[in-house]
Amino acid sequence: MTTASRLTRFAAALAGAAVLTASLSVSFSAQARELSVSTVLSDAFPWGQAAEKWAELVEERTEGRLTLRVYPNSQLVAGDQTREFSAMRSGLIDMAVGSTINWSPQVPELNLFSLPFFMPDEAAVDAVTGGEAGEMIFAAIESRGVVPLAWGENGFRQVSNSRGPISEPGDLDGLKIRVVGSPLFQDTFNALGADPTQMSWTDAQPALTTGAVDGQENPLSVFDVARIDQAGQEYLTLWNYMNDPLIFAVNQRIWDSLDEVDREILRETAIEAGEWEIAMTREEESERLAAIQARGVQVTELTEEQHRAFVNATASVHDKWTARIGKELVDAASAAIENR
Ligand code: X2X
Repeated sequence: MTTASRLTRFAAALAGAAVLTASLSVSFSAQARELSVSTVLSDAFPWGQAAEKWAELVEERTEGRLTLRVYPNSQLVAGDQTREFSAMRSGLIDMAVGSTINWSPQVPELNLFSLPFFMPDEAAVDAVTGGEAGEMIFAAIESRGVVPLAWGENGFRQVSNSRGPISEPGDLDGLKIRVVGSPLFQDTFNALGADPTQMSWTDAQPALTTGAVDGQENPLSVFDVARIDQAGQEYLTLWNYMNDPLIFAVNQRIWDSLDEVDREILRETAIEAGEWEIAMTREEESERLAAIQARGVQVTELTEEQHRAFVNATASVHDKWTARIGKELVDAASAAIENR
């Protein structure tokens, strides 16, 4: 072989290697990075739709660099929604659109939203989440290894049962009520004379159907989509006793591994998806109520005096839990609500 032909072959090999390297790097950068997103409710509900919307916007804006794969029905935590935050913190789950209630066992500050009769209306919720109190809550989440990005909303929670109308605390006397996984709910329903029992959403539906429990509390969208009335819940009281916001969040190490551009995209799309979902949830409330009534559910609205009786009966819960949530945060939220 002449020197010239040897050189030619060498050059060809080099060129081949360069092509190979280029094609490898092309296929590597074109490879979407898939991130898991946990939710409790599926996309039959506004909550699941919020996560799907987020995924859609991220796919579009990162031009396929990031793919969010939504896992509904608490499947990544084997049905136990109170483990979602820990799973996200440890990296078992990359991201979540989760309820403040379900994360409150790990982030006590989130019990703020579950204080009974604390949040009078939607403007109050917005004043809290959009102001100083909201920043304090996000800082509390961040200090526990999870990066919060945006707010959504499951909605104002209403109480239902299979026994009879509830218009005063005495009507809850002895009723077995399924509650979600924070001890605060135990205190609230005990204060009202009910018999609360804590269980996951996965377990709640069969418990309602079989009559193992008499009642439950959830927003109208959940009551409507899950057809809770078909599980014998014929009496529904609109008492707006708490609002249940959702939070879009990411595991800290995943966040740290992303570049500035993708972080910004994740944040802005979470905010957009959250605003879209909050508006939709609120707009649909009256249609949902009409649909529930049309299916034969007896709906009770409280007079001001009846409302006051519930507030008074649960005042001790407010005092006890203010200490756990932090007085500074409760005060900041109270001020935001007053000045809304
Ligand atoms: O379990 C519930 O009641 C639900 C679906 O509303 C939450 O995850 C807080």
